[in-house]
Amino acid sequence: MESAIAELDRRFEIPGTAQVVEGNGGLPKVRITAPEVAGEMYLHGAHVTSWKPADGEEVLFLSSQSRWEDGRAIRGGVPICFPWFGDKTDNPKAPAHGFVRAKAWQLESIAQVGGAVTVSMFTESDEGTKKWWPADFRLVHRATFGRELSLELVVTNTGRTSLRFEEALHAYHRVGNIEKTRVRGLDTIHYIDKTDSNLKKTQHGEIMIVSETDRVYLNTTDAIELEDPILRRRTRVAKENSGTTVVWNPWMQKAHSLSDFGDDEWMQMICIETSNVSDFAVDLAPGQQHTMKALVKVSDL
Ligand code: TA6
Repeated sequence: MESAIAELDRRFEIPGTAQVVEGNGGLPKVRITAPEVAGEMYLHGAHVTSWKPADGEEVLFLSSQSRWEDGRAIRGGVPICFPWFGDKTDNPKAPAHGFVRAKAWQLESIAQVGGAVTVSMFTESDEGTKKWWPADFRLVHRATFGRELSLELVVTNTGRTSLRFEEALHAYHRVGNIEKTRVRGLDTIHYIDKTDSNLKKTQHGEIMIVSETDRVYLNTTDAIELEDPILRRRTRVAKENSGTTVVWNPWMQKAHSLSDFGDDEWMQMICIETSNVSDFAVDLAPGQQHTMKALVKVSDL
């Protein structure tokens, strides 16, 4: 009896470029080994866990303590938050950041375009999702691995009533040392400080991380630049159809409280999250579609 993973590989493999293989915890993943790029994407949460342009180093952070099991989110890479961000306001029992990051998605296609590889996965409303959220929807995550990383989150309202959702591409970027890292592109932008009673504040200049940082930057469509003098690289995150950007680093104490995160790993990562959250939640009429996109480029410093 052919295993489910072997069957997926037979259907979708691009010889020498992309395979479906068994990953951590026995979970299926798409592994990309093209001349210009290497990468990995799990069907669990349609979760990109690795992107490595040919002449560079790994761009994404992945925790050594991550769990790899149904019902748990992978810690690191790019988790997808949908259809709510953070805690569900009207149901504290609901899973944080929604339910799609902890469930198996289906592989739709793998395609090679020039030196890049595009992987599409989807998930849809079902009995399990309706336990938490009544809407009918189809969600596609289309990731293009190349010299750049392009991530598109496509939401379709497949029901008869309008729906409202929040979304985030909760990307964990690997850095050499968080205390030396600078974030640019949010000067003068208002933000909600989740470490200070959700007070509304204004960013002045570049961001330096000197303590637990958990901020929702509002009404911003600008690209972000992450400057890392230790890894000598600049990462630029541009976006489309996204009105908010979340910046997160747990720092020491919060890192210690997370069971799936190494005690010292807070020094090696920062989350820059292309999103539509809070007042920027999206309303979608029946039959309508919304696509949010992040485009990541890395250059030498
Ligand atoms: O994006 C920042 C944030 O909302 C923080 O509040 C923090 O909780 C982080 O996400 C991680 O959330 P998780 O549910 O993955 O532990």
